Amino acid sequence: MHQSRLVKISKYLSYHLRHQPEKLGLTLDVGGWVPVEMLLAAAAKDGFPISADELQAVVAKNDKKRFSFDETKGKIRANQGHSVAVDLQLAAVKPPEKLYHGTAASAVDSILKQGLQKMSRHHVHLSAEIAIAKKVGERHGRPVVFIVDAAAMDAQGYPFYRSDNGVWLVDKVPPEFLQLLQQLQQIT
Ligand code: HQG
Repeated sequence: MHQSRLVKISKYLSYHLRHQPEKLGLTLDVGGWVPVEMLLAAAAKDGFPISADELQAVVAKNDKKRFSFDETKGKIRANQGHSVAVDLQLAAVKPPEKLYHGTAASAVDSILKQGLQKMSRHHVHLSAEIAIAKKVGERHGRPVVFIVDAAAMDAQGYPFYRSDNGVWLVDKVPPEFLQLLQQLQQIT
């Protein structure tokens, strides 16, 4: 399948499986799952037909592994990033010492005052790699990266979760655990 078709399907799925399932007449179950057959039928009715093979390819090849099938392959969900109410039923796991959050330079003052907030999503998203955080920040403007003292947060009892695609999730990061990374331009 052509890369552009893959991206187009991924965006369509992200929108409906994270934010607006009702636009397709779908309801996600508590874990965020929806039956594959219902999804494909609803997409076709919506004028955006996706074949079963294309769906398989998107789940397998998506650059960030944004979607998963359940063990029966009968259901699909987005791995993270929801704004609708879902409980991904992730278990808390011990984080690495440092995690990273990329954002826009224009958000720095506010973040240093209020800490990182989850905004419209369910969690604050953190990365284990600086380069990934930088890319996330670039989506918002001139990028900056915060270093999160995950070890100190863990020691104080903040739970950390990791989505099936390796994104680290927390409820919030108070300012005392944040430090701006210097010399980001050297990171590629
Ligand atoms: C910012 C993508 C001002 C926060 C990525 C971010 C990620 C504050 C924005 C995933 C703030 C929310 C999530 C405060 C937080 N004051 N700004 N106190 N607290 N913010 O898109 O982390 O491609 O909801 O820094 O790869 O950018 O969709 O979060 O800039 O993993 O799969 O508020 O989305 O994945 O923006 O991105 P977002 P995010 P996908």
